Amino acid sequence: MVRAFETHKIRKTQELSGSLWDFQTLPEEGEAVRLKTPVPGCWQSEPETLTYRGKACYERKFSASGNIRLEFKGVSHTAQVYVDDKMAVEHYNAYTPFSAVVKGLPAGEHTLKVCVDNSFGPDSALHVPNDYQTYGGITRPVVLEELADQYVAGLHFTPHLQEGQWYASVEASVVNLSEKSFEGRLELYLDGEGFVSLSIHAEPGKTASFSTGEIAFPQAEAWCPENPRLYLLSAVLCAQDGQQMDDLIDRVGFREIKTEGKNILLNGRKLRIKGFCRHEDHPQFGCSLPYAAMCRDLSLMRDLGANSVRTSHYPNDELFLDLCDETGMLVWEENHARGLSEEDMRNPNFERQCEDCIREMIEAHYNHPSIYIWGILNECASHTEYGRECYRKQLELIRSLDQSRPCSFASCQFKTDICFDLPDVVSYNIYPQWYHDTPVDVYLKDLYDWVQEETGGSGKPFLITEVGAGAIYGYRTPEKVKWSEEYQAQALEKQLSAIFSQEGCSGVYIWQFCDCRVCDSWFHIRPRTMNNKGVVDEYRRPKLAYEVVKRIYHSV
Ligand code: ADA
Repeated sequence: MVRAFETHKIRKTQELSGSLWDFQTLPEEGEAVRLKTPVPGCWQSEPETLTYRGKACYERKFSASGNIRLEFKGVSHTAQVYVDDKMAVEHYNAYTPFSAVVKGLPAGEHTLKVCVDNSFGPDSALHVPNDYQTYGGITRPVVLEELADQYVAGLHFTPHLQEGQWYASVEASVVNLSEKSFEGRLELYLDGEGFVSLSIHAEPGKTASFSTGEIAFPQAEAWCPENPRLYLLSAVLCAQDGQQMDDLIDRVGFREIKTEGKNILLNGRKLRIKGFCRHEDHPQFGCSLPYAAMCRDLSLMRDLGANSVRTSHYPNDELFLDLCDETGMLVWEENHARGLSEEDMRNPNFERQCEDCIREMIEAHYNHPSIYIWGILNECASHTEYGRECYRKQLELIRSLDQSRPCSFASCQFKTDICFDLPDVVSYNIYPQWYHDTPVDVYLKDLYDWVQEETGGSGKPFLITEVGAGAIYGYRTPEKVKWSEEYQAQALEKQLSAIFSQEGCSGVYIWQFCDCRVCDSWFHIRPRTMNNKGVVDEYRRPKLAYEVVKRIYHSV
């Protein structure tokens, strides 16, 4: 299902997902498996390909003519897309959208073939065996659009608050597919009310960018967690004779994020983050959670008193981000990386793959008001000079793409991190009472004071981006030993109490919302080959810690 409001009034669109496609594995040896399988979906959800890792091919027919645009919201890990056996686009990384434009298609039926590969290999710096499972498939929706010779390619809405008055600017881009230059107008509407008309000129075969500049919206209602007011932003491209050629619709919200000293401010109000880290993972659906399952995760987080979710450790499905916009759940969204060493970061493809992921993430998710911060490189080598250069370049890239949000990274480098002068917010993953038994308040104060006294992070907002403990669902014992539900409940009680008592700390993300599958090679430190630190298990069944977190989150 594509986004409910993504209903262009002018541009012809058809959803290619929400149906069964022809599928076959392309094993290096042995018999191929042939199936009809749902898109979006993971092939590990099919009994015949539960553990298949390698290449596979999806195929289906479609009818269209003229200029078409195929948008894939996510294909894991890599995709090669063919239209009538001609390569249209290829893409690396499961977690960001990508598209292909094919010009001048003759009317009639055509063949779409998508070759997918979920194997690990030396060319992949980010999809590596890790403490989360990676799946294979066309895991997010697919949309087919028919385009005029000129179309609206992007719309970015940047609100800001000035003396209690809302303003916003809109950056738009128009692509001219024809050999002739294009003159026309771009009409912008907010909830159906026209607010600006831009004169458009686009050279043949080029993309032209335009900005409205600051425009006052005196009647605008703010977006905030308590009242997540959304508006439909529409752009209609018209030819000089007024003929409507194309349109692009997105949803936006009037909200402003700033850091001020040690505080993160939302519309001028200090934020206190009560969050969860969440993997897109489910025992029946892999990473392709159906819409109702996404809604249920958010309902449980809201019941627990959470006000934020961290998309650990990759950009999330935009349907989930839409739900966060609609329900007022703040989002820390981060690029795809987890726990990569300096050696891993020296992979010749690492920086390009990270930077591509950042560009695609921000380009596609810029307008989501729920996203209040961009993160990068979870627990990578921010204690090394080489790593520092990567962090510096990626944070600079984020700032070049979006000056309206702070940026950060989650560090596990205790007192050896050398990068805290770079981000807007200092963030740490800590596990006292799990990986070591230091009293939480002692460990946290020691770390916080070191950051203030010894690093470039002094005086910045400070977040705990991971804290938690493991528990096997159903393992109960009065001894309260580790892996018991009782132990996890008492550990989280100590951890959260200490964190909310730590001066200068802006909040916390519990690791993690639900138990998730991990790669097979992690079995030795992950019972059930699962990461068992969920407050609910993989079937979203609450553990004893659920009521502890709920009591504390609702009390702060
Ligand atoms: C790290 C990492 C998480 C998870 C966690 C754990 O902080 O960022 O992905 O692996 O540790 O469970 O130990």
